[in-house]
Amino acid sequence: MSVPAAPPGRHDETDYDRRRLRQWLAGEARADGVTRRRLLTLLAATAAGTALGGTRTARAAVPGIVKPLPPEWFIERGTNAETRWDALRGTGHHTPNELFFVRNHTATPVLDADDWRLRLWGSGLRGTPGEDRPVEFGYDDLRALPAVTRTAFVECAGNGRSFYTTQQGDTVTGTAWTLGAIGVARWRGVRLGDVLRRAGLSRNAVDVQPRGLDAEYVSGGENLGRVRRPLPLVKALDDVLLAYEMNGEPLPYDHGYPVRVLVPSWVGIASIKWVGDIEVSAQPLYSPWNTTFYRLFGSAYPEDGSAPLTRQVTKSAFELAGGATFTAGSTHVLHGRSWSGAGAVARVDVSTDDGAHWRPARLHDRPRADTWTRWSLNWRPDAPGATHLLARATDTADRTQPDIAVPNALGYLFDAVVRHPVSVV
Ligand SMILES: Nc1nc2c(c(=O)[nH]1)N[C@H]1C(S)=C(S)[C@@H](COP(=O)(O)O)O[C@H]1N2
Ligand SMILES: [Mo]
Repeated sequence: MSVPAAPPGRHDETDYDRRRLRQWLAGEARADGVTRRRLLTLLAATAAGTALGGTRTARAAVPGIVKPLPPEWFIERGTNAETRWDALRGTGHHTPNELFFVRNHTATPVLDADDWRLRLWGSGLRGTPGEDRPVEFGYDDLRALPAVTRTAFVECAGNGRSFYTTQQGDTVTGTAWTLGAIGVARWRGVRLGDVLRRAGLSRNAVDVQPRGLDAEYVSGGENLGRVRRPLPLVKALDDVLLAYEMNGEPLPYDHGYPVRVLVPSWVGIASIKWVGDIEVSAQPLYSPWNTTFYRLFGSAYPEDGSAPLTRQVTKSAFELAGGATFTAGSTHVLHGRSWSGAGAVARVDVSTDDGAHWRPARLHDRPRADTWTRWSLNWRPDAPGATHLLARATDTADRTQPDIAVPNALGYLFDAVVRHPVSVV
């Protein structure tokens, strides 16, 4: 099978957009009929590239992201883009690649699969290959191994962080995500375990640490090196993939092309994008991403912090914009999704009166682990006014969303019921 060197379609389209915009700016192309939205899309796409030389536009707020970020789909947050929940209405179980949130520590590197190599090295491999003489796999080598497909969410550990502040008055630091730092995709790739065994896994191995090919991350003036985070070997051998396809297409650049790690149900940081090498170690490994970051600090936790985060928590969201309006006296169908890192979501209760009364929602998916369950509920508001919609999920591990999430300094794992403001007119 021949494998395209870049995501087909989207890549061509981006090239086309860049070329066309360059022509337009140079007065060579007409812009008649170009809508404002289309123009914004072109500008956002172009800002990630080099084509425009000095003509970078002030409008492009996320220069490190390659794909277009139409404002009706995304909220720009620093180097990241959050999916708007109202944009997911009607999109099906899997989040379309175009709508999938992007969390970048620095910027998306545009890599070429033909030059790409996965390098495995370390004391946990037989013969202890050093970083300078690793065991290597090319893109075609991985594509030639048995493939597996798995539906799973990738969710940032900080998803929902802003509600610590807006609902609970807690002080937390980090990107102020609402609930859109999650997406579900069908990932296709090879089992990390298959690759580790082929590389010569030794009996002494305990940890594996994938590392990204994106730029080194500088935080507070300190260079923390390339994004990397260790995984215990038992997890690595269980359900972790080296994914090269997302929803039936080669991975888009922003989501890790040519290959990313996919760690189902765990904090998003475990799913290293643009993986370039994996250290396999006979000793436990540490990185800033399982010591300084991605642990819980605060009065409810041990003085030196919790253990490194692993699974995500239970959450629910309505497929609605904040402040959506509904007409009194008519019946509306409210749609939403709930998910958990601890198991499937098999029950969702919804309140349309700020938590006074609750009704069970109708489920639209067979509850499954590692992904969300879609649901709906009819609502006929009788009087105009402001209210809140609430959804409370219970997972198969019997975890029900609480009213208040236990705060932590970095604002991870918000699991409380979110109060979604709406108005009835
Ligand atoms: N190499 C690399 N991998 C990475 C990151 C990154 O910045 N660099 N961000 C991580 C974080 S914090 C999250 S939440 C997920 C986001 O994946 P997505 O951008 O495909 O949605 O990727 C993870 N993998
Ligand atoms: Mo994240």
